[in-house]
Amino acid sequence: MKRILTYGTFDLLHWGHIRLLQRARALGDYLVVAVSTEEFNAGKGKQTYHDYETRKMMLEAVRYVDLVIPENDWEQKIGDVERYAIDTVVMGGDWEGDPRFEVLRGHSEIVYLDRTEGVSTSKIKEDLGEG
Ligand code: C2G
Repeated sequence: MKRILTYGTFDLLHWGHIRLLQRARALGDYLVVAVSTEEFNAGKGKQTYHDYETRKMMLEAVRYVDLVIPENDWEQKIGDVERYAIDTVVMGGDWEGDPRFEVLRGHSEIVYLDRTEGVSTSKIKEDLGEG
């Protein structure tokens, strides 16, 4: 039973997110998604359209997702890997080499998947004129 973990904001859930979740889940048998809380986002100066509960509920409805947990801070990742017996952490390529994920080497495998071009939450907002 290979257990996978990924992190994200997943605001205005779109097909780029779904492709990431689909490919992450295909690397194992169980996918845990840690979704950022309002407090964590505020600390990054990030404002989401959907609140945590809504983003969590939408992710729980995705067939590739087995468990959704809160992402409260940058420091929880090693604890998450241990607590959920994670074999592989998966992130999109925009995170490749980021020390906040590279710190996991020695605790879990890390896989960076190609980011899906042509879609993003900010592009959706721009296209809808919300800037
Ligand atoms: N993603 C992707 N293709 C896109 C958009 C996003 O593959 N077109 C991936 C990202 O690389 C990430 C995941 O989908 O792995 C979630 O993306 P975001 O919701 O933008 O999350 P992010 O703000 O990158 O995560 O600890 C990480 C934080 O939670 C921030």
